[in-house]
Amino acid sequence: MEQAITLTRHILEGQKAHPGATGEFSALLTQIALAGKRISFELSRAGLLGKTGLTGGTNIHGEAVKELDQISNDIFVDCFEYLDLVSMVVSEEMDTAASLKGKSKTGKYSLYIDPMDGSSNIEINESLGSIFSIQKNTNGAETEKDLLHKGSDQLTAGYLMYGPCTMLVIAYNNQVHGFTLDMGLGEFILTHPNIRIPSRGKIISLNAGNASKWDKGLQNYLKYTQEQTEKEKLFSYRYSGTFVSDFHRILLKGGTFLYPGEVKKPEGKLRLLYEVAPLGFVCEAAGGKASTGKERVLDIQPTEIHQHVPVIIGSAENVDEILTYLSH
Ligand code: P6P
Repeated sequence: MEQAITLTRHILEGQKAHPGATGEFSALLTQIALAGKRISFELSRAGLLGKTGLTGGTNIHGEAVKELDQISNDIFVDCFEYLDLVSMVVSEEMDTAASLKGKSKTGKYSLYIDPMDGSSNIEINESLGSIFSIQKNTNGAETEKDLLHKGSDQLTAGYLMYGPCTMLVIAYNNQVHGFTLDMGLGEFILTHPNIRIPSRGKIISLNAGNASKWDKGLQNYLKYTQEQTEKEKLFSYRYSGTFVSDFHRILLKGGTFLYPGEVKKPEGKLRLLYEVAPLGFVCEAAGGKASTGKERVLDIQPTEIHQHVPVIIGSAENVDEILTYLSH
């Protein structure tokens, strides 16, 4: 029987293929995987241990922090604390960038995370995720300004999806690979090598409750999709409220996820550095597109670590079609 390719074997074989490899990339991926395993374990027990509640705090976005937001954040920090490679962590759950044990002067990389994406779904046992991105500290890592890198410069990015099974999806070297956690082995197994997003798909993922606040051109596009659905069944709407899950469906089946800006809130809700840029990096590596409606997500020069951006992400043909409808 063909030997299962574990994440460890995948990393080591990748390292062999790059003679100059230092092993740093392998170490970074290994810690991401460890964080995913630990968070998956915590999630599997949270309902039993009554850990699905609130901490009583709010994050910088004014969102109530769930216990599992904090636990997941602390797990990621812990997994990178003893690794000298990472100096700073930018997290949805931390108001300012955190220096790992004073390594802001030495670490070659910085980590950007949404440690528990979709935490509003914890109580209803809906799929959840963690989103990660790793950037090289080309300008050092003394101040938050040093951490403001374009999404196109990411070394790697991806997500963990905590669904019926736990998956790790990671993009690097313009490729996307999916691994599924074998709980018995405690290993991530390569189950989705070289993922490519369909060039067009029929799934549309968005919170239609906000539609009246969107660009008129976008409203016209949605009207077109609903009319077409009756006559020709060209579109299906799917939305879970967890960006990772909704994006993962689009990545595998094709279509688009949208979290647009609103007329009175043009910046939208999702965060650039640790939500939209990482998934934009994955999407483009798989052959898709990620736009704010005005520009390519990965071209944006960030201005602050928690900035929000609108997003239209998914199959290239669908994204292009939507952009033609937007008011210019
Ligand atoms: P809404 C979860 O809180 C999140 O950040 C994303 O995972 C998700 O796509 C979005 O917000 C859902 O927002 O406004 O539809 O509840």
